[in-house]
Amino acid sequence: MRISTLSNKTSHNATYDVVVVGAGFAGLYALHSLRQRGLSVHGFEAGTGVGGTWFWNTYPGARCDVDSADYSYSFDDDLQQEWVWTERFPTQPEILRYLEHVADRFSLRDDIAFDTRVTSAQFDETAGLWIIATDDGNTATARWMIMATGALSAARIPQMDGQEAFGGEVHHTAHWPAGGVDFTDKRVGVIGTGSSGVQAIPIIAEQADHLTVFQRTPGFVIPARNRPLSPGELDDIKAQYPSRRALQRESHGGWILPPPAGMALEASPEVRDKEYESRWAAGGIAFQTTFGDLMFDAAANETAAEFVRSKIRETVSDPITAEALCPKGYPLGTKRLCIGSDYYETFNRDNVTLVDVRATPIERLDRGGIETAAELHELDMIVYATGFDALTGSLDGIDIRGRNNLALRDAWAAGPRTYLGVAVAGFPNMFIVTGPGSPSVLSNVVVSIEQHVEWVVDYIDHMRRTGAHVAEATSTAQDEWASHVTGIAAESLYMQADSWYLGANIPGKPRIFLPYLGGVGNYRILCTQIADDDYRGFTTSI
Ligand code: NA7
Repeated sequence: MRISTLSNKTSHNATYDVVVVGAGFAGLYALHSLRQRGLSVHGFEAGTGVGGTWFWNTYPGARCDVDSADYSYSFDDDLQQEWVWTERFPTQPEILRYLEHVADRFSLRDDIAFDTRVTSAQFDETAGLWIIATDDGNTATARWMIMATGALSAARIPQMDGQEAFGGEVHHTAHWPAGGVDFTDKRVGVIGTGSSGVQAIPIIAEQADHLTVFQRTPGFVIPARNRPLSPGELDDIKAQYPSRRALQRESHGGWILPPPAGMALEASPEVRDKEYESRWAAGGIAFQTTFGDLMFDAAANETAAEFVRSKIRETVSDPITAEALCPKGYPLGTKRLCIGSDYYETFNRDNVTLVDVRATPIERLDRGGIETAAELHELDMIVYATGFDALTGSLDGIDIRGRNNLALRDAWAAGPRTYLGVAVAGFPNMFIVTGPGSPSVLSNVVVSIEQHVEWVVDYIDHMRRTGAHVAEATSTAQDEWASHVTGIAAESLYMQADSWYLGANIPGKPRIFLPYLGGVGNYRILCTQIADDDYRGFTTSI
């Protein structure tokens, strides 16, 4: 079955087989794959260019914490062989250049409306079509709708008294001005010490007259040990891509980490320290898997946490600042591990001050700066590194209405429920890429994106071949999946932290563990089995 195609490259008041919302890693691959299958497809992107996360997050120091050779598409061998990554961890500009290259190479821009935000999507039950409205007043119609809207794309500025009174510059790391920001001679305040803050703080400190860091919860910051990739090293990786990509797909997190060195609680203190030292020296996220019991046993986790605290105390000269930087009260890794360069060293600079806002809370902003319970910090600029309404925020931002005019926001009022993180009961023919209930943010997201897109595109193709017009997850399948996702999380230490994985950073957001902890390898096998079992858990109609 093929519905009529009125595709017009310049106007999008038209009917397509598929509409794809978002033009980041997920949207670009979805667009390409669907076109390859002969479907008419149109993309909408709020930004003025491709890139998604890597289009918006242009703050100083923005960088991926997954190795560049792994944080890249695997679907086209020529692409992965030709592209040259220059550093172990790619910078935001390098990733953006890569995605622009992909868009050019596969002529993807032709089918994307940029600078166009989808405002609503309504499922027409009679016609079995989605009617998608955009902020330029146009409407598109599509049989299928793919939400490639990103897990970390709804940036968030917390409400604080007197915010509007502040007289200086204000920026959020995820909405950084295109021309950059000049910190010279400025007194800058950064609020937030998650991954974005940890990356930006050392660079802002080098340029600003003075930097004041407002920290609520100290993170565990592991050194990145970033370095240039030599051409020889990259060539070796490229030669091994077939096996390397296969390992990534079968792995737990979608990345290749050294195996755990046994169990922390079975090792002697000397062996533990040796292993932690070795992972600390190697840098990166592999620190979290030094031992196999770190994420399941609180006492094991505490040995790793204490090792990091000892490094902080060793690095930061002022003992009071060092103690304030030491993360306590939640297990290592249960809030996303931060990977940094010279982060703790930055607090030894004369022009950097740490303010612990748990000890002295921010009371209000005024024209001249930020007032805590203890004092007024005079500032010329405030940088919010305060994160995102993760996994659900970008979907909540669109008025999505399924059967019986039910709004997705209302269906999810008590927390998101999905089948496989991909489909939602009552919202037929809508597929989410890396949605809540999928491995998404707990994985190398490019690996997850490729798996989701390939699975969804296969399903759409299957529907066309079998003459089905409408497919929908059943409530039973969705309920079973939601209990499975929650059940696995309950066995882990992740429930012990107030993290954005649990929605805890958004006042009023239901406390539900959002990503799937079962691992990308297991998840892939399950998705394949479900497809082989005639898409078990979905109902279809002609
Ligand atoms: P995160 O990791 O959500 O970090 C946000 C930071 O902002 C975190 O330290 C928060 O403290 C802090 N925050 C948020 N609201 C406030 C208020 N009201 N007062 C003080 N501090 C506040 O976002 P990032 O952008 O750094 O990273 C997001 C992900 O992107 C990252 O994990 C990687 O996967 C890539 P809190 O911890 O909530 O106490």
